Amino acid sequence: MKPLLRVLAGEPCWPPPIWLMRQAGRYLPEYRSLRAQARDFIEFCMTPDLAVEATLQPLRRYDFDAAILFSDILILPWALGRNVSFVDGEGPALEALQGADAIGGLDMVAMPERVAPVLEAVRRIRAALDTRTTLIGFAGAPFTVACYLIEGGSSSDFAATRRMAHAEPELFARLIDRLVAATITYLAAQIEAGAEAVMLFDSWAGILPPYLFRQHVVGATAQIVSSLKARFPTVPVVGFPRLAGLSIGAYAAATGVAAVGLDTAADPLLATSLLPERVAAQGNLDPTALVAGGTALEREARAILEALRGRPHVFNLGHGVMPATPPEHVAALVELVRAA
Ligand code: 1CP
Repeated sequence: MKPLLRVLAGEPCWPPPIWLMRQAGRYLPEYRSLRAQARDFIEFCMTPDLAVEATLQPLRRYDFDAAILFSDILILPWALGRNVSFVDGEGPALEALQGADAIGGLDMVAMPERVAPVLEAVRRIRAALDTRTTLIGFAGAPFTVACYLIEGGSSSDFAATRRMAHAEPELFARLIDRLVAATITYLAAQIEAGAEAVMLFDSWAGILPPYLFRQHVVGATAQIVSSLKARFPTVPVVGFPRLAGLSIGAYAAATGVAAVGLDTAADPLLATSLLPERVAAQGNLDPTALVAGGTALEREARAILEALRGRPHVFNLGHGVMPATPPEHVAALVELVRAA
């Protein structure tokens, strides 16, 4: 079995497999020149030639255990008919969702056809990979996608989303339900096209109080995992409930994910003491240690390796690679982990 899939099946592996969130992207000069070939970021993601190439670029430089489909969590809302654009240097801009009508306006019927180019990219990436490298598909988790839909873009606190979850609980729950259904369809299609594992990015999971976290993060994730497991029993789901703190234990136990992504703030030993033994931990080097490089990078990477040795662990960052990261620091990190 491929090393990453072995660990996601609950088996410890030494040294641990490694890949990095946002391993493709602006820190690579070849990505920047590829990106210049598309008019905008949506077109970039929806052109299979470009998405395949962006996915494979980091694998030509580094000995990673996984390729992650090059796309974005906001492609699903785009495919559901929302207006989504990416303003260079400013992040995403969406037509903000308002009220019950807008929820009805999520176009579930058109979605499968609109994501066809993504699935074509998945098929081609899978065909291009060697026998050791695992292809990871992904989607945003419903709560995090709802954050961007309601806010109309990024936010420092997603206050409108949190207000709606408290003040209009039925409407909010209906929105989450629709996103659960869309996410299941989307991830199932990625698996059928060749994804061997899928990841749910719940970047803003930790901004909810516990009872709403249980409903909109744990509940939504559990529905996605059980539906995918029923259809694809051997395909692992990785969850990344960022900023969830002490709630990761309940998250791991109640959702049935194969692995939990630890964010940068999680103490690896404390965090994994909350996880069931066979649930893998993924993470969690500080992305800024990778920018810094040198002894800081070595010290932090070794501390994580030691803390998680003997349990199922996938080495990764606590959040995505930053654009300021020197590519040679990534090479040094991969060497350090391989030589552990
Ligand atoms: O080229 C560019 O300038 C666009 C920058 C960019 C890139 C490279 C965006 C816009 N998205 C991506 C790719 C991307 N996004 C991947 C590719 C696969 C890989 O990991 O190599 C993935 C998995 C994502 C996931 C994603 N997008 C998340 C979840 C992870 C996280 O970072 O928390 C989120 C929140 C987004 C939204 C998004 N898309 C892009 C930006 C700048 C953002 C963040 C907006 C914000 O700060 O709120």
